Amino acid sequence: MDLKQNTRLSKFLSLHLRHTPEAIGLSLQEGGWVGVDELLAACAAHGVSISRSQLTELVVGNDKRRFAFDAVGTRIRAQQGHSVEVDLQLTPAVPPAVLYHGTAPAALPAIRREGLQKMNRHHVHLSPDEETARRVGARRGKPVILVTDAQALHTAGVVFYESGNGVWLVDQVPPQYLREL
Ligand code: HQG
Repeated sequence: MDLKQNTRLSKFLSLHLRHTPEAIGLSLQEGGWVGVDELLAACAAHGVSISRSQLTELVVGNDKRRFAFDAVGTRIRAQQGHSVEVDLQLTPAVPPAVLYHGTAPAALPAIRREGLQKMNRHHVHLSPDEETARRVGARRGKPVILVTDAQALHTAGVVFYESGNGVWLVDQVPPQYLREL
């Protein structure tokens, strides 16, 4: 698969595993899972044919490990980033002392006022390192990096989850726990 095709298929899967499964006749099971055979059939029925080996390439080869198979490889899900109602059955975890968030300068006034909010997703996404946050923020132009005092937030009783691909998820980050780099 070339890069262009990989990106196209990855976007198609993201769209339907996170946002609009019903648009291709799927419904997510508990945990956000979908049967692999069912997914491939639904994709094919909607004009996007993906072979089983291409799917494996998309899951295993993805730099951000956006998708995951279950332990036996018969089901697949997006690791995070959903807008549809789904319980990913994540386990609360103790975060590292600080976590990073990359955003656009235009969002800063609102973030300074009300902190980081989950917007259209289920959680605020935080990165374990500055470089990843910079890449996330760069999707919207020149990024601004915010450092979250995760330890203090955790001590204050806020629940953190670590998704299967190293992204930290939290309900919100009030402004007093944020510092601009
Ligand atoms: C901003 C991609 C105004 C927030 C990435 C961000 C990541 C506020 C945007 C993953 C705000 C939401 C998540 C507030 C937060 N006022 N703006 N109070 N609070 N924002 O895409 O973190 O390719 O939902 O800073 O790589 O950018 O999808 O979140 O700019 O890992 O796998 O509102 O999505 O991964 O944007 O990105 P998003 P995000 P995938």
